[in-house]
Amino acid sequence: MKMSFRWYGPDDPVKLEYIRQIPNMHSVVTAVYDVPVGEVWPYESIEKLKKQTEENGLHFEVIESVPVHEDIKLGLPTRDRYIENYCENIRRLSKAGIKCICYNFMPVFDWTRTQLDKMLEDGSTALVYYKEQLEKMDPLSGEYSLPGWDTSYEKDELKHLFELYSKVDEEKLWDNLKYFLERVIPVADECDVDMAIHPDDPPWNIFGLPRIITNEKNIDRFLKLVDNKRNGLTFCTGSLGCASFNNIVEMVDKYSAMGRIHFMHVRNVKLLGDKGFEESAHFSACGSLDVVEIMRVLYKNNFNGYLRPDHGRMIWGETGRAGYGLYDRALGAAYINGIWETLSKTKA
Ligand code: DNO
Repeated sequence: MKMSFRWYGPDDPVKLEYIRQIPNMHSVVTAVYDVPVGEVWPYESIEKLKKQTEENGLHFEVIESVPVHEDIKLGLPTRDRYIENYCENIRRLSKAGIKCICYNFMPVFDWTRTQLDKMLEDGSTALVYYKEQLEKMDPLSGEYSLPGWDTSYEKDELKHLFELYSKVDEEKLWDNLKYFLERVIPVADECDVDMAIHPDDPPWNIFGLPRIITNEKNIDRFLKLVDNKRNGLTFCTGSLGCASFNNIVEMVDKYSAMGRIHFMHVRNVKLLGDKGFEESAHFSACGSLDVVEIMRVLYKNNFNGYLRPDHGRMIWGETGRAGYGLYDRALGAAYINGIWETLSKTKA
């Protein structure tokens, strides 16, 4: 297991100098943020990130994310140009030493929550998803901007995208994903880069848009679209785990034994029933997932990929990017390190 930590680049209030102080930290997970989705990343920007990371004693091996242009997800004729750019990004990143690229195939919106600062009983604040709040949200109203969402869309552009997606059902989205993978995975293979799709968060359709990387049956189907080890997963325990139909420990066991998990996002989530959930501290008893069991199956299957503690709550008065403060994620890393060390020293 290679412990890693997400860093949003030089503007991130969480500095690389702080990240390196977390015990057992191996790599930084980052991206070039100032290039529009679909375009090629300049070498200089990639090199700069690499240099900053390495100057702080950390490895530069994981990118999250190289985003997929909507034209690819929609299957528009212009997709070929964007797929070519995507392949060029893989080549450039591989040249800079990148070994794993995380991406997702969610139409329009990335991860979605209904509130970013819900106060929990202990006074910390967390990201939550309440069904009744979601039902009142209209993304086309222009009133909402959530951290995972591309804020560059104008209201009219969003409307147009929704119209285009009205012709894309789940089967069409599968076809478009296959088309993308058939072109991208051979390049990743040549470049020795693992492609790691992030599951849909939450793993069900929202705002009438289709979502397909949602459950075990669909992940099985995904892995077979291009049956090559480079075509793998970012297994996000919190995204898949906010649906009670997913048995997270069984899924982690199955896919890590197959060598198809390249990147783990570990966090805990408290299920509220009726498609609602609250993000909780990493400690198992704080949420609905058994983090020790998740780590145990990874350990049993000799997991040697990257892992990062995912979203944290805001604690100890920290302010900053929702889900991505320093303190609670660092506590998560320490907790996961503790479980891993214990497993490695426990005689079978
Ligand atoms: C949320 C993240 C996601 C993830 C993308 C990957 O915190 O896990 O935004 O980076 O879905 O493309």
